[in-house]
Amino acid sequence: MFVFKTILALIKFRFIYILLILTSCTTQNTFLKKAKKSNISTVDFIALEAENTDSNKGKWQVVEESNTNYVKDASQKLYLEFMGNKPITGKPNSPLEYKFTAPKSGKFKLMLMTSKRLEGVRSDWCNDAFVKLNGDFESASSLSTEDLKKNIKFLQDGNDEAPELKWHWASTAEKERHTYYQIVYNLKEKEEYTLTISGRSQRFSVDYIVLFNVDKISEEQAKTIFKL
Ligand SMILES: [Ca+2]
Ligand SMILES: [Ca+2]
Repeated sequence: MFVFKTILALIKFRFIYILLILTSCTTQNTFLKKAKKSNISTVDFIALEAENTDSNKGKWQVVEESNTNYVKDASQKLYLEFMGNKPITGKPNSPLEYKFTAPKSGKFKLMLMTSKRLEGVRSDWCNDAFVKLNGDFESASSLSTEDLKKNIKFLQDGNDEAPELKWHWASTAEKERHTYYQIVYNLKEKEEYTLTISGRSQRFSVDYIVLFNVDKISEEQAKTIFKL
């Protein structure tokens, strides 16, 4: 009986494990197919699900399809919405870590697929988070490497003009007030990096994270290929 139970448990574990691998690969696979059609190599981008983190989610809530606030067409039908701080702003809160290995050496630009849920507040609220990167890299944009190793505000492109309750790219960093930058990291092949996303404004959601090689993929191309 014990042997039977053990075998059963092993089969169950295997099944769950395979299921986990399959679901975590779907978004990457979708992008791989689209990239292949555009002759883009798999080593020129990195895609990570926001909800796939080992960090304690803190004030980030996992939103699924059955939730009344669910914004449709999310990858894996899952994403994270930040429920700490205030809709306007707040200090870095509930850091989420994402480890990845650079598939090749090159300049990789950061973009997040995001949405805001205003509930009647101003349209430039609920639209940002903080990001930082740890590891052996240098900045490849006009921000300094030091700036990129510390929490920096990262907001939706177009700021108040981005419609709410829709998925929209965030690829704009703001250092001083109303001074905008791109975030581009000069990464080294096979090095491991940790990207940290922390909450800033409440009701801001992150679906997935993309880093793409700016020497191989144009911004316009990236924004189309990596949109579901
Ligand atoms: Ca804002
Ligand atoms: Ca997702």
